Parts: sequence; C-alpha cells; structure tokens
Amino acid sequence: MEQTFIMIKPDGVQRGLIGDIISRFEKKGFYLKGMKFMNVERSFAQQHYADLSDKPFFAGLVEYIISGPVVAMVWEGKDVVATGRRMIGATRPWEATPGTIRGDYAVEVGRNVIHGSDSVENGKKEIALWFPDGLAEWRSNLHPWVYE
Ligand code: YYY
Ligand code: MG
Repeated sequence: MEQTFIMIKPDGVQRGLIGDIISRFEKKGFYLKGMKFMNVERSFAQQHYADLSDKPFFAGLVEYIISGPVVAMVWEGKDVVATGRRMIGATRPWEATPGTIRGDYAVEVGRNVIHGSDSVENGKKEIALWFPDGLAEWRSNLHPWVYE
C-alpha cells in the first residue's frame, strides 16, 4: 500500500495539536508505520526542503522548522498521499477549506502546522531521509472493516 511522510511542525506541537492530528489520520483508516518526536538540525531541515532552496521564504522556513521539536510520521493506506494532502488543506491557510487541518487551525502560510508529501515519489524520498532505519510492519485486525 501507498505511504506518505507527515510532519507536525513546531507550531502544531507547541499549540497542542499532536493528538488531534494523529487522531484524524487514525480514524480515517490509515496506518501509522513510523513516528519520531525530535528536534531537527539546520542542515537536515535544508535537505528536507532542498527543492525550495531558491525561494525567498527558504531561510525563514528553515528557522521555523528548527524552532522546536516536530513529530515525524509515516502513514500508510489507499491513496494516502493525495488524501493526506486533502486532509491537510491548501498551503496558504486562508485558502484551506474548513474541515481540513490548515483550514481549522492555521492562519499564516509560515505557521501552517503540518507537512505532507506532495507525490508518491517525494514521499519515498522523504521517508528514506527521515526513517533510514525502516518502519514498523503491521496491519490492524480491523483492516477488512475499512478496506474492501
Ligand atoms: O507542500 P506545502 O507545505 O503545502 O507547500 P510547499 O509549496 O511545499 O512549501 C513548503 C512550505 O514553505 C509551506 O508549507 C510553508 C512555506 N511557505 C512559505 O512560508 N511561504 C510561501 N509563500 C510558500 C511556502
Ligand atoms: Mg511541499
């Protein structure tokens, strides 16, 4: 099944949104395959966002990501990359639909609470970067009640 990399950014941690965000992915029917609560080194944040290194907001983005601990996760499920992005909502929170994580909890683009991989390919790259030691192998016994 497909996997995606999800990170609760430092503002989401500070604001006490960890439980709610995990709960949304759990209740949806996705499987948690890896999770770490950690501080990120500057060079690691730069590597994660390497594709954006020429953007004017890159320096501020890196400062934001290293400003406190983050929750790094891998979630697995059918279409989890695209569905995860829809659950997260638009990059710019004022464009994010109410009911999405950013639509419900964020105001500023530079404080948008959560990251999610934007393609299956980038998901694989991000999972390899953040979880080089591999992931948990499991499937819920409720699987047939969620997946047909
Ligand atoms: O994938 P997503 O997080 O929705 O947006 P990206 O275009 O990949 O940008 C990554 C990250 O950069 C975004 O979540 C906030 C920040 N950012 C910003 O601070 N200002 C912008 N104008 C665009 C993005
Ligand atoms: Mg992105």
